[in-house]
Amino acid sequence: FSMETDLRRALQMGELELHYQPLVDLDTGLLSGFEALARWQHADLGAISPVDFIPVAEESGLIVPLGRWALEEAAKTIALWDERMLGQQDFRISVNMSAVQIQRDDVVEAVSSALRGSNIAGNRMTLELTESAFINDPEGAKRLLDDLKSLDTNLAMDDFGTGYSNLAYLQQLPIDVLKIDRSFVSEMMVNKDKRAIVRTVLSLARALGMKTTAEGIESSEISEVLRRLGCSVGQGYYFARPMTSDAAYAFLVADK
Ligand code: G
Ligand code: G
Ligand code: MN
Ligand code: NA
Repeated sequence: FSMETDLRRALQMGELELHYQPLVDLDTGLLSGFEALARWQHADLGAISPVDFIPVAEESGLIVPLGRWALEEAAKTIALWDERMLGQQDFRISVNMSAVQIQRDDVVEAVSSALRGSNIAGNRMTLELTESAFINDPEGAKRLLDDLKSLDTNLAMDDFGTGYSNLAYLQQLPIDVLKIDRSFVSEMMVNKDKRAIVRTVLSLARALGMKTTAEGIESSEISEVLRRLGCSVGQGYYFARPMTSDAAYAFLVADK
């Protein structure tokens, strides 16, 4: 079995799917959007996790078509749900973009073409980029983010706190949201160092005029503490797990 060969075929045959995990406004309790997460149901091997196939996609260059597929699929989903709900429900979909994808593809063109293909506004989409995408070439990263921002997309820094962001530099980037990594959130009630990091990220975001999303919320207690600390949005099994697009659409309708 070669994962690369099978992944190439899966992409061609449309065997990858996006699942969607709700993002909840902590103040109002209302749905604010979804994070799109790639899923691969292998015919013989069953579900293969993105933790395993994204690295293979990156090493093989398949991350370029995979990344474009995810952008297009998310854009189509936004357009489809808008059409079904007559545009009455405001929501965004977040798409992950890996550092390798950014290096290897013209992602500005990829995003713009996905938006155009489904005729949706850039502000309906959030692009999640990891800190590691920025360390090697800070100048290039700033240009790229400025270009993505000129498409009016929302920009989130994913896994925040796990990388090595230079704070002076962060302030110059057009980032809208810091996503606090779940390794800090899930243990914040039992580990005071992690709790201190969460608080620090929240106050940093406030100082820089950025919003915050906490991922990995698994209890009402953590959700409530984060809300009180001023975190804008929450994501985690406490609210909902990633789900199929049909289930996510039902979730959206129920929230209305
Ligand atoms: O559910 P979870 O197992 O979905 O995802 C594991 C990891 O895979 C996360 O770090 C997530 O960001 C990443 N991932 C999921 N879908 C995609 C995708 O479409 N593109 C990229 N680059 N990463 C993804
Ligand atoms: O790296 P990224 O932030 O894109 O990763 C999202 C990952 O987090 C996905 O694998 C998703 O399934 C997972 N996830 C989302 N909510 C929770 C949660 O509450 N607990 C745990 N353990 N994982 C979660
Ligand atoms: Mn993410
Ligand atoms: Na993350």
